[in-house]
Amino acid sequence: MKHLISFSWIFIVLVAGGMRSAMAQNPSEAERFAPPNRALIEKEERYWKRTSLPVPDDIVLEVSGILQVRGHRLLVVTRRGEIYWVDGAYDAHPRPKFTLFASGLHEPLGITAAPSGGYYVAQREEITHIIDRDNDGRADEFNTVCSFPISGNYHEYAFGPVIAPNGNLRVTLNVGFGSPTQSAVPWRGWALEVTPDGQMIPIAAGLRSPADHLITSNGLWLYSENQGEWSGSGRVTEIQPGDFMGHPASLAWSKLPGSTVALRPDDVSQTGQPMQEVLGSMPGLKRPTVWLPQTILGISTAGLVEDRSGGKFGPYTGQIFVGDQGQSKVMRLSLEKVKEVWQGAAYSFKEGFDCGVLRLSMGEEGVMFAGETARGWGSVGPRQYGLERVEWTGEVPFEFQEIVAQPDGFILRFTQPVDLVSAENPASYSVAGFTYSYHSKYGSPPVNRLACPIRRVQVAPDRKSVRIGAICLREGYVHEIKAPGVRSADGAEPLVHPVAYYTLNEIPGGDRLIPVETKEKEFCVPLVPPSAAKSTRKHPTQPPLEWRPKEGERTLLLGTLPGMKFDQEELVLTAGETVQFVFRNSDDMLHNVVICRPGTGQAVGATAMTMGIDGPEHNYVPQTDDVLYHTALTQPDSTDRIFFTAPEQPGAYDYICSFPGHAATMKGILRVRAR
Ligand SMILES: [Cu+2]
Repeated sequence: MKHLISFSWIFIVLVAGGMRSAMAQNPSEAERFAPPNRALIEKEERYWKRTSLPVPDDIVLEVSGILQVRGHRLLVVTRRGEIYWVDGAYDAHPRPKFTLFASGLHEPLGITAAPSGGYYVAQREEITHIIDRDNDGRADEFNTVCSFPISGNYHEYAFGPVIAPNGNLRVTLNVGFGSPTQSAVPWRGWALEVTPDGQMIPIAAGLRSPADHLITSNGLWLYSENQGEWSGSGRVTEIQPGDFMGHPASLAWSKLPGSTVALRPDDVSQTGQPMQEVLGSMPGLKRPTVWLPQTILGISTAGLVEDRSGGKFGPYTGQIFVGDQGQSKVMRLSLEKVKEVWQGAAYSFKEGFDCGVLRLSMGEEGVMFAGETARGWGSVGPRQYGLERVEWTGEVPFEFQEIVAQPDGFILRFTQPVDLVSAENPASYSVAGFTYSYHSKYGSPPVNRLACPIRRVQVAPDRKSVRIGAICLREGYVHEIKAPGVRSADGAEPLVHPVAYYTLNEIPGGDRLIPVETKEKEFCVPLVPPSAAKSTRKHPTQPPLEWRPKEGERTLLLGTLPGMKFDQEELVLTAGETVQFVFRNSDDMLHNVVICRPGTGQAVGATAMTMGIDGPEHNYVPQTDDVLYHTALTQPDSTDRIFFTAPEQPGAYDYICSFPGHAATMKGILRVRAR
């Protein structure tokens, strides 16, 4: 009896009906929706080859930790609590052997080798030192190094540990999800250091869902953060003592002895301004080192690994790779320090993985392993879990090598020399700045968008780099840098990935390429997103005028279930019937409902994935005749409602959530019966 409405349901619908989502769309604006790109995945395979490692049928390998061990062995941790030895993972045609090392762990999410022997694993409630005392390949000693309080909230994950230069262990702790408090017990939402004898030292607060962290070869402690409340988009941020990363729940414990964080919960005011604009009033607030624009460079930032292969993995030695769980792909970061602040650029690296990339691992041999799970959230890619290997084929793609900031623009370094004619043409490039709102809402669309006109372009004599001079750059903003017109000197190829996102925390000093423009603000072109909640033909939030309220008018209710599903896979209407359609999002992420012509739902979902930074202001609804009606992109615990007339043509119409990566599981059929 799915259509029965409980009393509380009605109550929620009535209450929520008045507070429509702030998101909106403007179908009149021209869009640049590229088709889904199998060709790109094939191109990427030419340079970095993926190999799936078969997993025995009786093992559910939801990988949550990977350790490369001498002798071409892997230790693979699963979210379900097992640790396996994997032998044969490096073979040309792998049929790896899995041997159980340990089991019964509580959602372990990381592993590292202990200098004293054995391994450290972060379980949900503790760091455990696991030892194989008799060397038979099976763990036989499990010692608690330190335990941290948990309240029982499902979202209280613990990540790591990683070993600090001083020998201490570092962990990061999620906040819980939902009310009344997301940090019900001490140190939820904190990054901690733990001495080998178990003493906890709080380092930084304000973390939300820090899915992975690492210490780089130059000593940076970086963590990956997920979009959510107080977190506009995925990002990677350096952790230093005293930092506050932005999520206020953790500040409940900043008063405790040992806290390095001075801010208190009342110090966080909700202005809705971007982080950069509230820095002055919130000492300790840390700006992300690199933003990963949501849905463009992933939707659930996860595994981090540094390329320490000295060139064996290709031209990106010293750079950071970032896995994404939801979009099943891997990004790349180049970092630099400007005025004592780390910042840098994010690039696409490789997509098309079998499943959500939660973990990445790479040793000095330059072989990357991707540990995968769809978890309950689902992910792009056909599988529920898996382990894949990625190796460089030896061929260097034409790509951005790295981008570095200049006082009035950027230097773009390329992996191959550029063709002079295309590289000297300013029209080959574009730059635009944007950022995200800092607020308690879940995520943020890109805000304060501004085009940055390019005034001058200078190609280096070796043609391996180009300096672009642009105006209207802003500190603390992400700068989208596109070079679609640039061609390689050999072969006149375009860049494999012609877009990068540079997080410009600080603008460096030094020589300018363009003279100081006293009136440059006049030339800055705002790219103002249209108001999104408004009613449109396909998002009709008000009943048409000709409708007369009548008894028994159809209300269709559609809700969500955990695990990225709608609560009904089939809805039924009669042709031509008037309907009030109410979408209640009770999940912990953004969703919409898009009603499509029969058989077109998955194609619409695939097109929505290519909408980039334009996506949120269009509710991730592509402009196509295949879309009949849609709701707004709806916040967690919110409702959107639309009014429409059922199609005259009977048939099985698709409905999907078109938020990038969701359509594969968030789908159903709207059956329209003949009158
Ligand atoms: Cu969705």
